[in-house]
Amino acid sequence: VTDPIVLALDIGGTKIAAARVSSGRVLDRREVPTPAREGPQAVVQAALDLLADWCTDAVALGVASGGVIHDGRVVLSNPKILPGWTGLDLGGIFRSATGLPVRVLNDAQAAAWGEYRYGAARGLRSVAFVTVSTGVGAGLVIDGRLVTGRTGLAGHLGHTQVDPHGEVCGCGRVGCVETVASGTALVRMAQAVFGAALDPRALFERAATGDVRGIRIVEAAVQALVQALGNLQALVDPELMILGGGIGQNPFYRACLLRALRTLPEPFRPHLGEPLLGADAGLVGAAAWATP
Ligand code: BMX
Ligand code: ZN
Repeated sequence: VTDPIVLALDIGGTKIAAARVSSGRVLDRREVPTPAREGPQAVVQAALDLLADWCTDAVALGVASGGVIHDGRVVLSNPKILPGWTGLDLGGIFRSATGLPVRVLNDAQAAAWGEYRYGAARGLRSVAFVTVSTGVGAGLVIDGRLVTGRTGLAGHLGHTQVDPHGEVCGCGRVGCVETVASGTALVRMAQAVFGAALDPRALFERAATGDVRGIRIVEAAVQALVQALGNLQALVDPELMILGGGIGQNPFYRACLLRALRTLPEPFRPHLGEPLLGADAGLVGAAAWATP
């Protein structure tokens, strides 16, 4: 018997990825930028276009999406990342559009599951996957079980507080990790300091060449994440924390973070790892989650 082919989608604030997956192996992969500002229908359509000719030999579809996901529905989404996403019945929409059985997970939860089943956390009991990209997300596997919580909120590290006097977050809270440590926050802080639009990579390049204002912005983001990781270590004490996301995997950012982590008292210092599945962790995890 050959292993079944399962389709996967990973819908984030910056890009939508799709794949054909079999037993943790990505057979084919496609990607487009997320048309987030064109609204939820455009995002769903872009995702379906990626799957177009793949549905014939697949047995199921796993969807990883930004937002708090419960029972296939988006309970809460940051309107600054995926506007109009809250309330969507993603499971129902993709089921009727593809005719396949569908399971939906939060994107970081899916990546945690992917790395646990087929990646860097294989064989471990407890792992946290932390993504720093458009937002800051996390997924937790504790004693071999993916923790999704009562409403799907479990693991939303980006919406824990680091600054009670900070910015209002898209989630409705104040001073969330995401308001200081996400790619969106880096762009906002760079705009305020330099008066120009700098993407995170350009900001890291400035900081790497010794630009003091650039360094301060990166340090603020890194410090917020370090405190969040220390809190997570205190709560869950996982064997490994895998740092993913476009920013999380940036070498300059990573070097700054590793240095700053040493300021945490030893018991709170996570063992940091890299995603073995790279940018495919969410896809592989969503597919594994949906595999019958
Ligand atoms: C936000 C939130 C999380 C998500 C995280 C990382 C939305 C749309 N997303 O905190 O659910 O896991 O961002 O998402 O509310 P990414 O798109 O930055 O990878
Ligand atoms: Zn928040």
